[in-house]
Amino acid sequence: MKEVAAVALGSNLSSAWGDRAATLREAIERVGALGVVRSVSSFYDTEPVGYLDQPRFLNGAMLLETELGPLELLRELLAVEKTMGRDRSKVEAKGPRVVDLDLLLFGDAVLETPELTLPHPALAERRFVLQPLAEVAATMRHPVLRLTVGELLVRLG
Ligand code: PH2
Ligand code: MG
Ligand code: MG
Repeated sequence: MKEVAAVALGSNLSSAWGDRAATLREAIERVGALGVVRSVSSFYDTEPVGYLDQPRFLNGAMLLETELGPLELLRELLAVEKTMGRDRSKVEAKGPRVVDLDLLLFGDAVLETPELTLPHPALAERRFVLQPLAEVAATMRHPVLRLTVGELLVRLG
């Protein structure tokens, strides 16, 4: 069955493909191979949140229509991160990364497993996620909070 997934895009390092924007464009192309790209937001240059001692991020969001299930999609997103040079074994758990692809929403799915939590647990608190997401999915509803992405963004103030 086809579902629409919302994916957050982040990069704060350049890569073999070029600067952060070129890196995100390459990631979008690779994620596109997992289904049909419905929309891509503009990119936002953002201050690092959480671990502050790292370069600024470029963040975006995209909507993908896919036949994959949520866990399959998650694993494919992690595989794209890895083939684009992200090395999770390094001390970069919260530090700089070539590319970060977070599965935010998967239709109306609500899921809590050790591997994947849906909706993404930090979705409602992160402006760097909600702002680009609101460009492509303002009316998509958070299935637990019952608020749209646009409403979540307004709520952040
Ligand atoms: N990602 C993080 C931690 N902090 N800050 C910004 N601005 N953008 C991010 O994508 C980001 C972050 C962990 O994934
Ligand atoms: Mg991630
Ligand atoms: Mg992340």
